[in-house]
Amino acid sequence: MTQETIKVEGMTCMHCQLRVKKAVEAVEGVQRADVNLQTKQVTVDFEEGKKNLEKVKAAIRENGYEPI
Ligand SMILES: [Cu+2]
Repeated sequence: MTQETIKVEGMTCMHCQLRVKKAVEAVEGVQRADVNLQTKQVTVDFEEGKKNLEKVKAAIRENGYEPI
């Protein structure tokens, strides 16, 4: 498993948090995503050999949030 952390701007409430989590977990190769509203960090666990940060960032952007 490979873990990456992305900072995401624009999340303000638990609705945003869940939306981002679902969007990221829908990306192929993502095993699990944890969203921390306080730190604005999204921790993503990728299946072995399937790390694709660009796809994750694109999914976040499509939902109206800004990965940094
Ligand atoms: Cu919200």
